[in-house]
Amino acid sequence: MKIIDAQFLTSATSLKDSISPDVAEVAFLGRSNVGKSSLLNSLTKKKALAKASSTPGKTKLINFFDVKFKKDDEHIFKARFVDLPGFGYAKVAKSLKEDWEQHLTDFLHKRESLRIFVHLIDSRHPDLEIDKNVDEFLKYIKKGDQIIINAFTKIDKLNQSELSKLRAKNPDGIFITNLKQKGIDNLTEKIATYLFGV
Ligand SMILES: Nc1nc2c(ncn2[C@@H]2O[C@H](COP(=O)(O)OP(=O)(O)OP(=O)(O)O)[C@@H](O)[C@H]2O)c(=O)[nH]1
Ligand SMILES: [Mg+2]
Repeated sequence: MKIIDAQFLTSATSLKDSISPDVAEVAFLGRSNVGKSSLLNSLTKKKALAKASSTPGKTKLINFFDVKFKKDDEHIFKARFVDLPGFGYAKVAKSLKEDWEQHLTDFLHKRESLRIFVHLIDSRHPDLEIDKNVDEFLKYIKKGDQIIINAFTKIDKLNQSELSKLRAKNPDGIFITNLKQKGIDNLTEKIATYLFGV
């Protein structure tokens, strides 16, 4: 299964002003700067589709992208990717931060078209309190037809033995690097298999 096309559709600030939930959606969430927007660009093989930046807090809105998958037999499957602002970005005013997180948690909880939560975790810091909280929250809100995928990012920063240990501890995880473009096709396959059953 391959992603053959991806287009930015629209942005929203909250669940209320989000577009109609008419296609299966995949949400990319995690701490600020973990590599969510970069991962969208890797998956879709479009370098500047989602805006990535070394400055944390780059993504400020809920961004929707229409994505087309294709199997060898020419059949085309459609889905939507949702790039989200990061959790735990400390440099914005406290009131704004609370507002943001309220909108985000609300979106994740109530957006009916979400089928997959891709939780990105920095592979150098896999045991942070905030990721444990996000994981607990996702497990708590997850409904029958939804799954969580843990994607460990920036594995280019680990040596072989560190990576082996992380894999052993997280047998269901996906291990990726946007920098070196590894693990990306695994994630595409996992998403497509779940969404389209092929
Ligand atoms: N070494 C390395 N750096 C990466 C990788 N993926 C992303 N980065 C870098 O990490 C920084 C943040 O990337 P983004 O994709 O903007 O992160 P984000 O999670 O979307 O951040 P926010 O939108 O602020 O929440 C950028 O400088 C990227 O170049 C990776 O796999 N390896
Ligand atoms: Mg981003």
